[in-house]
Amino acid sequence: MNVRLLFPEGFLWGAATAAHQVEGHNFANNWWDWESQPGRIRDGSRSHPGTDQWIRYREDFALLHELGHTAHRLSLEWSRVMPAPGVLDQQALAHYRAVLECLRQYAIEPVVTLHHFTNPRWVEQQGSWRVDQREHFLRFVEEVVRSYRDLVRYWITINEPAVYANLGFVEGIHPPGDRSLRSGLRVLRNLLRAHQDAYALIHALQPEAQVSLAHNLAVLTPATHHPLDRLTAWLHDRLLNHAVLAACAALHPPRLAVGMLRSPRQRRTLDFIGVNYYTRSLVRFAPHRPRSLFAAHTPGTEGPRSLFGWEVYPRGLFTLLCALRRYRLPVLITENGVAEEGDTLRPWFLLAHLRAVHAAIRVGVDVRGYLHWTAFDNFEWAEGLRMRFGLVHVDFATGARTVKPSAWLYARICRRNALEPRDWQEACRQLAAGGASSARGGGEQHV
Ligand code: GCO
Repeated sequence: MNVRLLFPEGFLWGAATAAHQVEGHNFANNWWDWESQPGRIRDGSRSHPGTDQWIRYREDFALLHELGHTAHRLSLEWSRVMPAPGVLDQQALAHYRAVLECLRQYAIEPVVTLHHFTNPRWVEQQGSWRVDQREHFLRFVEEVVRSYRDLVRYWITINEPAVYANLGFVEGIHPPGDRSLRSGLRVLRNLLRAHQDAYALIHALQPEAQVSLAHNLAVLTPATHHPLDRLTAWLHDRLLNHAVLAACAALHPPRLAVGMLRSPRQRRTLDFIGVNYYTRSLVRFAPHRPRSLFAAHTPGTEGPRSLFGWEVYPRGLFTLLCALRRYRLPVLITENGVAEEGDTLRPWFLLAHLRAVHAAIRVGVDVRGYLHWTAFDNFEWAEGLRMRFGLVHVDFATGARTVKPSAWLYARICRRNALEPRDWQEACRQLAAGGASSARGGGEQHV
């Protein structure tokens, strides 16, 4: 890359987090209970104290400001605000007010998620999202929107509804650990109804609000040229990448998105599209796996692998963003990141994905911002603390923060609102220093 790539004026630069992953001290939700069961978390770690941001948010936000961030995605923990049905915790509400004010003081735009994987314990005990939780969830939404509408403009109702339904109710590796496709579909339908009602409620309370979901997109490539693999990959792309968006954007839902996902009212319930993007999967027809919708997904093999085993595939972001043009909505990248032990892959990861975002903007995709996953190393759900996604290293024993080289590189990009050729050189140097295994195919990715 030997030219300067300038981003549109006002482009939002920052990082994304979720309450349970960074706060610590969250003892009243379904995840705390799940973590306490042996064998649920791969490395046996716990979310508390973890990153301990419930206590350290001021120093953390000061650091993000120093690192040039102009936006920050965070979630509000439902179980703190509503510890029991109909009960509001005023101290928790006051705490989150202080958190949001602190971001504003640093001129950092908050992007607030209302449901990011966790439920209050009492919601879980009532059957979780297998049952219609709208009454309770909307009560929570109403309270927080009334409380913070002077501070927050961007709201994300639900993080990755399809991923939540799949991991918790079909694959069973997140709470409540069900393994049933029927249960997963019911949960997805309930979440989408909750999103639709929350969208209407937020707009009634705050007409100028910008409301969306954070939707996970993955590149799904057929594993072979066999027609059945190709058909399965195509169907999975329709279902996993586009059914939810089509239903919420009130476009004609793909026929296979079935009536179940279609909004009964067919109203548009997205003001922009929140995109979480990580990787590419190879898709194979698997006749004996009805629960996985007759497919096996395995990581792509062309690019370098993250610690998670996911293929790093930056050009996929360009392809996926271009496919969103059909919705005619602005896009905000609400997550994109990589887990690794050190920080050799991340600088290149950042550059390559930002170049893909820039290329998409150039061909007319209206991307408004980029929120990297994530700011500080944190609790990566069933993988525990081992999976480090942060721009800033956290020593979980002492709480000490150490800025990684990728964070300084990103800071320069955020401040100048542009990528420069020397950023690229620096990222490639780090990648080479990381050794051949992580660099496999690395230099060859082109948008
Ligand atoms: C998810 C969440 C995040 C993850 C991130 C890395 O997709 O699971 O939105 O909470 O931590 O995606 O896996």
